[in-house]
Amino acid sequence: MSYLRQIIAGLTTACAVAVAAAATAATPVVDAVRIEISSAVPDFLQIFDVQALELGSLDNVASAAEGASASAVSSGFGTSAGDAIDASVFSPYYSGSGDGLEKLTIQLGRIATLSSLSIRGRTDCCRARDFWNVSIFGAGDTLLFSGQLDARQAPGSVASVDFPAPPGGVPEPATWAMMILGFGAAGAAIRTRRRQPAAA
Ligand SMILES: [Ca+2]
Repeated sequence: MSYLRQIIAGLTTACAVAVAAAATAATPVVDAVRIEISSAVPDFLQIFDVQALELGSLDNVASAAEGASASAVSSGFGTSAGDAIDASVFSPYYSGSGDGLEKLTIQLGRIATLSSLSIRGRTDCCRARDFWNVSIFGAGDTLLFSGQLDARQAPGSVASVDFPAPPGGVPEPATWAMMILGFGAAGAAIRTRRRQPAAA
């Protein structure tokens, strides 16, 4: 086999493994612009903090510090929607009503492909309320994700969902490891070939 063919074989193996590693049950959330959260109980909507991590940078694009903004149908207990995106677990957002019609809307700080979404509920009381409907939208109100997060029994009242990287997107650490192994195999094949005596 020629050097070039050995290299191509190594890369092909690496790429095939990389694609297999990225293919999981969940759907990639690409170019998200907005998150909507409501109570799944239904009851008062109470959220201590929302985190939406961007794939690659792992910036929390649902935080005010990253330019996000939040609005809600109503607020109670002297809190505001902004308390859900201030990255503080000491300042919760509470809805003003427990009718289940409350909705918290978060405009992300920038259009982002997401790695994960986490919601932290209450740990001090009322954990039966820590169950949420979540929808994530892209441009033009395209629905990218719809599901429920349940933190009622979760440590720290935190519930999360992880999103896989899109095909051809930013490789995840496990994918990088597989690719490096593939490159290493190609390199080893070349070195082995070079150690062999040259043909007369
Ligand atoms: Ca907060």
